[in-house]
Amino acid sequence: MNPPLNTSALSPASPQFINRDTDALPGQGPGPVQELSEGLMAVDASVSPKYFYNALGSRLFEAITGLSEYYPTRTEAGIFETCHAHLARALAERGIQRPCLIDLGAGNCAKAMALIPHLQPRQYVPVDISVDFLKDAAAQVQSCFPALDIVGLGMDFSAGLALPAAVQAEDRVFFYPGSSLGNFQPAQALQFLQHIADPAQGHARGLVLGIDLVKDKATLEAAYDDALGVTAAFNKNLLLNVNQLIQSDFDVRQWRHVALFDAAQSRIEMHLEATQALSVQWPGHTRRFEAGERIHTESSYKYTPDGMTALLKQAGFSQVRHWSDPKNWFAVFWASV
Ligand code: AVJ
Repeated sequence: MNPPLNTSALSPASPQFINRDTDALPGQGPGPVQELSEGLMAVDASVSPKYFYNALGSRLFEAITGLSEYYPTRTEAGIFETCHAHLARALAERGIQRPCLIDLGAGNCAKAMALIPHLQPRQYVPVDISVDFLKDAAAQVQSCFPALDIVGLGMDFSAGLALPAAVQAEDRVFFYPGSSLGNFQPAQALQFLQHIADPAQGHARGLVLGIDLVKDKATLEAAYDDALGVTAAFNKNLLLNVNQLIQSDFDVRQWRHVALFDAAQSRIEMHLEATQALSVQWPGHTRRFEAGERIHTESSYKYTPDGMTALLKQAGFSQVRHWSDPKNWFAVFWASV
């Protein structure tokens, strides 16, 4: 059994913070202006869901997690409460002591805060595209765990997992909760999981993954179109973030929030629909939208436990197990390389 975390002795003052957003990394892909322009000018217009998460978007998402209709966050938390000890034992069985816990899409770090006392990481690495929001959250974690070595990473990890040297190479355990993997198309999800397992990239020993499971259409659509309209605000705020990033002139009052479940594709789709014919302009571009025309803003794929187990094995994880809630609405996976 690990000695208790010495929270007083070596108390690093504050988290180290590395902002990778500014670094033009090889193979990182086009910058936001080019990426957004290409998506908006496409026949079927689309914007990546990563553009939800400016400071306001991160707060709106936090509000979504408290809604009665949005069950994933609380259901996952309930599963962790029952499986924390099993998870710690599973890591010990693989000889992983005091891991380097790499938290993808950490947001407010609340989920990791619940996990840290059980896994007792030597190093905690919260990663998020919403840099300022992450800085505040990482400082919060530091105040709760003064002796914990924390390296915050501001980066878009969907484009690759090249981690800086400050991140410990041994005993890396990736933490990807909340069903954020669901934003990837299944083929991209497989590739991303392969990156995590790949010794030359993520160099993971294991992965703790939260996945939302397939269920009835009514429950799913309500979770993405709540009565209060918080998800609608979260979706429309993306247009304000786009205005900020590319100097476009979207008027959010001219757009309607749409959320629908496509059972054949096993995914929730979110769109913004033009309520009238309109034009949007930004430097070098004008895009006309007909009334009823949509911009796709997010897919959220839903899996079965068997389907995700197969995907993890295909990605290179040798051992996979999971825990679900009594209603089989959500599952937490432990996958080790
Ligand atoms: C953060 C991607 C897991 O898809 O459920 C919440 C984002 N979108 N409500 C999800 C989201 C609409 C959420 N993820």
